[in-house]
Amino acid sequence: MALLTILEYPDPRLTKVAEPVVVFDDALRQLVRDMGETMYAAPGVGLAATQVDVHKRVLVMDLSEEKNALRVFINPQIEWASDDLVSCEEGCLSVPGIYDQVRRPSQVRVRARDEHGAEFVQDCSEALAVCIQHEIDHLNGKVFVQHLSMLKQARVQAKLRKRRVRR
Ligand code: GNR
Ligand code: NI
Repeated sequence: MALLTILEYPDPRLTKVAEPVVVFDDALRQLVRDMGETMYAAPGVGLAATQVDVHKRVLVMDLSEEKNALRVFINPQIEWASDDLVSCEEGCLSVPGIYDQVRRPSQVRVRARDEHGAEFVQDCSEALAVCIQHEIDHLNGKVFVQHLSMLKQARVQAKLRKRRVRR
């Protein structure tokens, strides 16, 4: 078991596009366990491998109150997205202390595999839809801040820069 280090925006490694998983082995399952542990410790409701500097298409999420329902999505693909969009306040473990509204499709259908390679399809709405789209963005090298206006992005960068100087 190990806690992994979470990269912070604007680290250029967060912009890498993750590679599909081809081998479903014990090393992959260990990565999933370490990512789960890291997500719960943070604490967060989701974590993409990109955030821990592993550039493979692996996500973990847990939206349960009890924090006992870890979901694993490997090679996730959005098969369908609703036309209607909803705006939701998002935050990110890689952008600590910054929260803002992002508009996304309200529902998505995702095809993925679990850590043993078994394929499944998941219909997502509400928080699950928001979270999985946020996590898939990470695998594509995108952080939620990039959905904001250029003015807001500049403000976020200035805020993070100031905070970094103080630390
Ligand atoms: O913990 C998290 N909370 C959250 C809240 C609103 C929208 C998205 C998220 S995901 C975030 C964890 C994270 O950064 N995952 O990449
Ligand atoms: Ni995030």
